[in-house]
Amino acid sequence: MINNRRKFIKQSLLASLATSLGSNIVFGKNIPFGMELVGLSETTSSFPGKSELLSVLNDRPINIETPAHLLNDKLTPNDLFFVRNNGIPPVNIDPNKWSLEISGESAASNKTYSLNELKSNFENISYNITLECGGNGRKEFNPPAKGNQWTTGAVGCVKWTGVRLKDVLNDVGIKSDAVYIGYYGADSHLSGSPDKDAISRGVPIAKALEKESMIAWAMNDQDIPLLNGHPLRLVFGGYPASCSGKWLKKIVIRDQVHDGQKMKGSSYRTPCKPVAPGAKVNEEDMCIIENMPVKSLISYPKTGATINLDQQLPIAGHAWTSSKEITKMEYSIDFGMNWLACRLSKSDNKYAWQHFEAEVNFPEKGYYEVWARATDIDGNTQPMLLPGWNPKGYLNNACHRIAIKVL
Ligand SMILES: Nc1nc2c(c(=O)[nH]1)N[C@H]1C(S)=C(S)[C@@H](COP(=O)(O)O)O[C@H]1N2
Ligand SMILES: [Mo]
Repeated sequence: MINNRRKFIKQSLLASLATSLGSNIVFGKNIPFGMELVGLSETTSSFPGKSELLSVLNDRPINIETPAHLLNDKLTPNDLFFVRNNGIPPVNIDPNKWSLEISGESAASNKTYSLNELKSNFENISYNITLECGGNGRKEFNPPAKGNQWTTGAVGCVKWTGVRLKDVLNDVGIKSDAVYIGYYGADSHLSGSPDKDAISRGVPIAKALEKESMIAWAMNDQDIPLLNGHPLRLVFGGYPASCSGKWLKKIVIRDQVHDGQKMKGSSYRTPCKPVAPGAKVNEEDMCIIENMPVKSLISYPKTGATINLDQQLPIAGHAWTSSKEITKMEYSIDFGMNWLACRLSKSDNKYAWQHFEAEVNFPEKGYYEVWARATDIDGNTQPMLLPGWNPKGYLNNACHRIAIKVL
């Protein structure tokens, strides 16, 4: 007899459900009428080109981060790369009509390049470069810092393709009094006001002229996703990602430190000298963040994993630094009393994150934390606990920790 509790679900509906889930529903024809798929009810809101598995911190402006266990790939897939917007992204982008202006008081000329001219007039290059938001890890600060409560996921490393910023700046000509560059993007201020920029930051001229500093149009050999700055963005390894301007329309060569939106006050600045947690710091005692600190992330397993006592636990992750390379990677299972070595890969190029692996043995059943600690070639290493408190909660490079239960 026909089970009349089940009604026939139309093939077209099944197909659209399968698309939303991203895979075929194997026994789809048996789904009881009116029942919601668990897999769909668990999903969060979706953004163009971004996985539904990312964590949404804010949707206006869009700020979404990547859970640590989804950063296990050697190069972060485009749909898993975090998004940090300060304003509203541009719409109706036509890459064929996109242009980039270079000007400013320390530019020897004013030039405007179409995207196609950039691609054909300058040497095309690719580097694997880690971008990390200066506020990554902010959630841990106490007293708490206002702003997006990033946990560990405002970071990713991808293959960027584009041209060297220095080649383009040299083509325009750099006057001898140049000290800084600033960027302007096509996004708009949250208020909608055309007179205000969402963000307009920059870097010292020496940083702009580094061989890895680039103007990029591709991420992992594909167009940069809309939310990550399509069709053109700056990429500066080792500096807070806020310097890497998205939807890039204009670069100014400045004879002074760039004074655009979010360059002043306490934005992307930390106290020039350490202060007590919660202290009030005067603006003149705040310094612009330049090099980011050494850091690492355990991307496998997911925190909370269980394992049997007779098994070894494989762990894996990445480490990055603004220095030349990471030279030592260690882990601890006893809250930092003893450290054991991980295997560590070589760096593809400066600013690419490096991968580590180890097999962990546990002495008895119970709760453990696995901590990871990176050290770079200059001897910089990660603190076990939260580093210097600062009013805006930047530069938290404390060791990443995951919980493991041994059964
Ligand atoms: N035009 C523009 N560029 C921008 C931003 C922005 O809001 N607008 N955000 C900055 C900040 S604070 C960060 S951390 C990075 C984030 O890059 P992503 O969104 O590609 O991850 O872009 C930077 N570049
Ligand atoms: Mo950022």
